[in-house]
Amino acid sequence: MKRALITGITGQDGSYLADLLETKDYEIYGLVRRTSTDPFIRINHLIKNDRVKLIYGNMRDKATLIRALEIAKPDEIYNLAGQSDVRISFDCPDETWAINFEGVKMLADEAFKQNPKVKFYQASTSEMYGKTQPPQNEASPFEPVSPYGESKHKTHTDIVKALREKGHFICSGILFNHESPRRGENFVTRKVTQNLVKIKLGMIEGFELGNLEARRDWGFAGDYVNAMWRMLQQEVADDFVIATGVSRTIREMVEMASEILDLGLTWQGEGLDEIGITKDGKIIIRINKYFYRPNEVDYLRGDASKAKEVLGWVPQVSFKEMIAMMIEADQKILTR
Ligand code: NAP
Ligand code: F7E
Repeated sequence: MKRALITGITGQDGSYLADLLETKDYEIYGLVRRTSTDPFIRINHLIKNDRVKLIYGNMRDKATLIRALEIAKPDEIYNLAGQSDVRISFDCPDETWAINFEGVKMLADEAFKQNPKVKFYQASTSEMYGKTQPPQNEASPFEPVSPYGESKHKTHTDIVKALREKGHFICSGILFNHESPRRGENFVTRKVTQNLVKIKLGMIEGFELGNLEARRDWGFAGDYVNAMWRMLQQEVADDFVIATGVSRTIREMVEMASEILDLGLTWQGEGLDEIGITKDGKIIIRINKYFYRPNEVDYLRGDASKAKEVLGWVPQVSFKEMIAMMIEADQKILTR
């Protein structure tokens, strides 16, 4: 039985990955914080069935990482812990750096010290591309524009690349945006599905958004964790872009969700004065400057040909199916 240590197991990706490894009969260890932002709801089903062993620790606390590695004795490490909110990284750059760079360095150095043969997955991101024009692939230059993107980029170059040069098995999964019913409520897709469902149920009148014109390449988190696992089953460590190859604006995403809910959404006005109106004439969306980024990544569209060729990975769930899935889950939660 293989042993896996997942940091960030309480997050969206960590919980889906734990579900996947459960079906593959792994012994699963998860690093958790005492002050988790999600009190184990996403992995409750695994805890109840005793399918995951939790180890308390923190990416900012070296002693806890050493202890977690000693307990788990992993064959595979999936480092998914992160300060993952781009907007918050502008407000809290030091914390972002401490978790996303310094924490990874402590974990990776200690992991290879304890077991030079361990396989290590690092959660890299399309935010590293920043202003680089699409399609972005493994050969594209990185031009990050946020503290989040910078922290992940530095980790990619100074930790992943450097340790691999020393002969260790460590991969960067350069994942483009991926969403699901388990997505944090602060990210735009979940914010939209949750608020539109609330509007449909008459719980709120409207909500606010920021930049509607940025383009993202959105996939389904359940598909993306499968790619992480495939990366660690290779003989040779490498980096892979994981994306759908299709890019949409935030506006198009909102329109798709509104259509599924039959809200009859139309837009009026421009810029900060733009509003979204339902077929009944109710204003449900307003624009607020607060939700704009100090610096935006305008256009992401990934080219995952290498993952398809080497890993045999292709996304299974379409964008529309994913948004419908998120809406259905939010309807269940909000009518419970
Ligand atoms: P998420 O839902 O925000 O989960 C983040 C996880 O990191 C949570 O389990 C959180 O634990 C944990 N964490 C945060 N700070 C920690 C600390 N100091 N010590 C230990 N654990 C800590 O993020 P996600 O969407 O699953 O993403 C997983 C990883 O992939 C992240 O590193 C993210 O940056 C990266 N990524 C995500 C995407 C995407 O589109 N989702 C794309 C590319 C890369 P708590 O429950 O204690 O808060
Ligand atoms: O924003 C725009 C916003 O916060 C997407 C993380 O998982 O993916 C994620 O980062 C876009 C941006 O995700 C609102 O300006 C408009 O252009 O959902 P998001 P993100 O910043 O792309 C990458 C790949 C990661 O690695 C990250 O960890 O939506 N936007 N209005 C808004 N965004 C938010 N959050 N809220 C709004 O009201």
